Amino acid sequence: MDEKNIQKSRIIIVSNRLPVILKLTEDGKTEVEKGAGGLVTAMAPVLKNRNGTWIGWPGYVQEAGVDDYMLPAIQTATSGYRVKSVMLNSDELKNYYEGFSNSILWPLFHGFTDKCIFLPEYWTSYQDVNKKFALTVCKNADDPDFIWVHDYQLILVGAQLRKMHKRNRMGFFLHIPFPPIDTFIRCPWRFELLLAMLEYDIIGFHTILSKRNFIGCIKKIIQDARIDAKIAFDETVSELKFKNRVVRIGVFPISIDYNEFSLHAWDSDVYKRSKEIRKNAPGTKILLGVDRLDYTKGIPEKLKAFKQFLTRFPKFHKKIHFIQLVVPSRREITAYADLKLKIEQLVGEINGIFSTNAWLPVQYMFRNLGRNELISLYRACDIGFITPLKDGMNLVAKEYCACNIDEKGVLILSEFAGAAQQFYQDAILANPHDIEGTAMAIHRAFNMPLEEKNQRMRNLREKIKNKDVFWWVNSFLNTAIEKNLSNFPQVDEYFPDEPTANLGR
Ligand code: ADQ
Repeated sequence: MDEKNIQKSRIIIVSNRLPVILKLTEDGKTEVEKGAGGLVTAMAPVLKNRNGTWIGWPGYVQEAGVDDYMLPAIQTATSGYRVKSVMLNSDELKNYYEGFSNSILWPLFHGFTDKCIFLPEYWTSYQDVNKKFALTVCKNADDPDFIWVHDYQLILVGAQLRKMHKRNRMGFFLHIPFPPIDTFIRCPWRFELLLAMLEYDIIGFHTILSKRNFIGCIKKIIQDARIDAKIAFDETVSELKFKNRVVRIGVFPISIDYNEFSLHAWDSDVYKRSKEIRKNAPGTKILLGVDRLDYTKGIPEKLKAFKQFLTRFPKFHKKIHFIQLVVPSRREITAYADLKLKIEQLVGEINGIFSTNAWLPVQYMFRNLGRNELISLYRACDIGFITPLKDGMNLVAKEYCACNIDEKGVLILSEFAGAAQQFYQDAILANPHDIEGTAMAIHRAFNMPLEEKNQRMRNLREKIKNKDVFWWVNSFLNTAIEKNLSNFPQVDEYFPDEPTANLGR
C-alpha cells in the first residue's frame, strides 16, 4: 500500500446520482437526506481526508422548479466534502437515463438482449450528457487529482475529459457485469464504448468473469481494428498496452460496511422487532427475498421455485413462510411495470392455491424499508433466498450474512450473482432457471443440520469481514496509484474459474 501517494492527491468521484436522498414531506416540500449505501459510507471518509469532491445528478429534473434551497441543502447533507451537481432536463432523463443507460446498457450487460432498444437518439443523448458530466469534472479538477468514475451511465466521461486535454489519472469501476463478446457485439456503438473505456488508467470489475469478457471483447473488437492491445500481467490485475499507454484492469469485488451491519443487528430494538416478525409466523421457518424491482433479479423464477417446493413437499405446508420484499425502481420503463404485474399474479396464485386460515405462504411487500426494519428482517429469517438471473455482485447477500449474528441462517445464492465467486463453498448455489433444482435448494436449506449451518455462516461472515467495503476502496485506489504491480499479492485463489463446486442438489 502506498499510503503517501494516496494522501497526496485529491479525489473526485463521479457517479450518475449524488449520494443524497430526496424526500417529499407531507406538505409537498422536498427534503434532502444523506445517502446511506455502502459506496457513500466507504467514500465519505476518503473524500473528507483528501479534500474531495463528489460530482453527480441530484435526482430532480432541471425544469421541475424545485426550490432554490435544494443545492445548498444537498451540500449540507453531505458535509465534509464538496458536491457539484450536474443538472439534467426531462429529455436527457428520457434518452440518456431511461434510454441508453437503462434500455440499452443495463439489459445488454446483463445478457437480456431482447430488452435492448437500440435507438440512435439514445446514443446521441448519452454522449451529450457524458460530455456535460465531463465539463463539470473539468472545471473542478486540478492536474494531480485522481478522478474515479462510476458505472455504466458514465462510460464516456474519461474519453471526453481526454478530449478536453485533461491528463489526470482516471479510474472507472463497473458495478454491473461485463457481458461476453457474443452479447456485447450486438451493440451498434460497441467500438466507441470500448475505445472510451481504454482512456481510463484503471478499470475495475467485480469478478474475474467480467474482466475476462472485457479482455475478450478488446481482443476481438479492438485488435480486429488493428490497434495494438496486448494482455500482460497476472489474471487479477492485468495490464493492457494501447497507443503507448498502459491500462490496468482489475478485479475488486465490492462489499458492505460489515461492522455497521453486524453491530446494528445486535441493537435491542432490532432484536425486539425480529422477535415480533417471528411471532407473526409461529412454528414456521422464514425464507427471505430482498430485491430491487428488476427483471435481472429473478423474482418470478424464485416464486415459481417456491411454488414447486410446496407442490413437491406437502409436509412442509404451514412450516415455511416466504417474505419477498421488492424495492420500487425504474417504473417508468414498461418492462418494469410488466414485471410488477407478473410478480403480483404469481404471489396471488401461490397464496390462492396453498393458504389456509392460519397460514399465508407468501408475504409480499412492495416498498422501501428503513434500515432498522430491513436489518430486523435479515435477523429474523432462517434462509436468505437470493437468486438473480444475473447480478454484478449482490450486496443483499452480504448484508444478510453480516446481520446473521447467531450464525444459524443459510444462504441460497444464484450461481449468476458475482457474490457466488466468493461464496461458492459455503452458500447453497442454485441455478434460478432450474425451477426444480432451486426448489431442492430450499429443501436442502430447510433440512441442513445446525452444526453445518453454523460452520458455513461463520465462513461466509469471515470472508465479508475480511474484504469489506473499505478493503474495496483501498484496493482499487492502491492499484490505481501503485507504480509496480509486482508488489501486489496474488488474490486469484479467491476467484476460481468455476464456482460450481457446491450446487443446490
Ligand atoms: P443493485 O442492483 O441495486 O446494485 P444490490 O447490490 O443487491 O443491487 O444492492 C441493493 C441495495 O438496496 C442493498 O444495499 C439493500 O440493502 C438495499 N435494499 C434492498 N431492498 C430494500 C428495501 N426494501 N428497503 C430499503 N433498502 C433496500 C448494483 C448492481 C449490484 C452491485 C451493486 C454495488 O446491480 O450487482 O452489487 O450495484 O456495486
